[in-house]
Amino acid sequence: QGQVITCKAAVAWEPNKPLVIEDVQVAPPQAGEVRVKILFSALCHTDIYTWSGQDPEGLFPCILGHEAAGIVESVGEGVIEVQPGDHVIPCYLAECRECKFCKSGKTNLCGKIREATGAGVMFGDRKSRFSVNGKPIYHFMGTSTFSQYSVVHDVSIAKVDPKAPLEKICLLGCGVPTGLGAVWNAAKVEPGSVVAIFGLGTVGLAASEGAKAAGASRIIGIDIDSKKYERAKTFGVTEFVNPKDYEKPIQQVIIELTDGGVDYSFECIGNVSVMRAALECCHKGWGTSVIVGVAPAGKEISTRPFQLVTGRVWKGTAFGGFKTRTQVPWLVEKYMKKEIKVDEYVTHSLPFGEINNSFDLMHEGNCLRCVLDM
Ligand code: NAD
Ligand code: DAO
Ligand code: ZN
Ligand code: ZN
Repeated sequence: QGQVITCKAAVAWEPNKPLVIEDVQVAPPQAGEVRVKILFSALCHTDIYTWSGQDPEGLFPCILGHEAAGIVESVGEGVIEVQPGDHVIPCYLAECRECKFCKSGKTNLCGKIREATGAGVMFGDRKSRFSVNGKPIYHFMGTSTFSQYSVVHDVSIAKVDPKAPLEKICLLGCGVPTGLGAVWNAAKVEPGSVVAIFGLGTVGLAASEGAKAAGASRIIGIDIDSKKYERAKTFGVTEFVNPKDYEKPIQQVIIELTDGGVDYSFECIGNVSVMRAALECCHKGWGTSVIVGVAPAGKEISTRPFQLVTGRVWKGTAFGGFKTRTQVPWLVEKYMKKEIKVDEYVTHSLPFGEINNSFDLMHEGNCLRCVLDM
């Protein structure tokens, strides 16, 4: 049996309070578990959302973080797919390949360990592997990457090319695949399509990159911050619209710009009124709108049913529909072959000890991703 490791982790003791770097005890991995030395972890809005107390499923105290890369330190009984020394990306969606979801061929969601990860514990014994002076600390999304060591399930870890730079590919744990996959897997954008992307943060820019690669003829970027446009052009956005420049509803503006509406739209903000606009700016008869943004707890979407009766399609996606264990390594290969961008989304880097500053940076307009050196 392995030993307990004491290392630094950023503990969220309570919602909305600065994280505290603590000496945390990390128990050895049990059957079906893997202990990973986390080397780089980025911040995503979902961490901030849960930290801020808006997530009704949020449990405290916890260790947040879900966009990271590291190296396997040790494995529990029965773990065959990874071994110590392997380079890995922990994934917040599992892929057990055995459950009803995994076998359906219709979704990347997996049912195997979801109940345990949602409850902030490990699947095997419904307990946490983290503690501070004997007090258990909850896991988060089955990843908890704001710790120098984390314990994750073997069904939710992707083994990747050891030549790939971990300080970059950590981003392939969430935001970049989410945008790319929304376009490639959820919408299946075809060459020549007219596309609208609402929100030009990491997720929206990755959607734009995906749409460009899919051969979209026009990519209309919509953001209330005009500073987003210059950078967005380098990710494939061909036209920019700022809703603040118009009196009329933004769906109306887009419909007029596109002779009746777009073929595909993507909501990459998490705002329910923008979700409505994104649906309603779709072309009658076939336009499809994909919800990618995560809305605040309790919010609901609405539109007139006639929008759907007349052929528009409304759908959504988690992690862009990618199967994590199978496809994250493939995304890493695409990055190594320079077929997808990753470096360009890393706008800031900080030492782990300055994690609270990285939370502030995420509210700043020019920050896409801040990578922490653990
Ligand atoms: P971000 O904050 O970096 O980007 C959001 C952009 O939207 C910003 O540029 C902002 O200026 C713009 N914006 C805000 N309000 C707007 C409005 N009313 N109209 C137009 N533009 C507006 O965020 P991000 O990291 O790119 O993430 C985007 C969303 O995707 C978040 O809600 C996040 O939680 C969600 N997300 C979902 C998944 C998933 O699997 N579905 C995965 C990762 C992130
Ligand atoms: O219920 O099976 C499930 C999976 C729930 C998690 C889905 C997460 C989608 C949004 C995540 C935002 C970024 C981490
Ligand atoms: Zn995320
Ligand atoms: Zn499964």
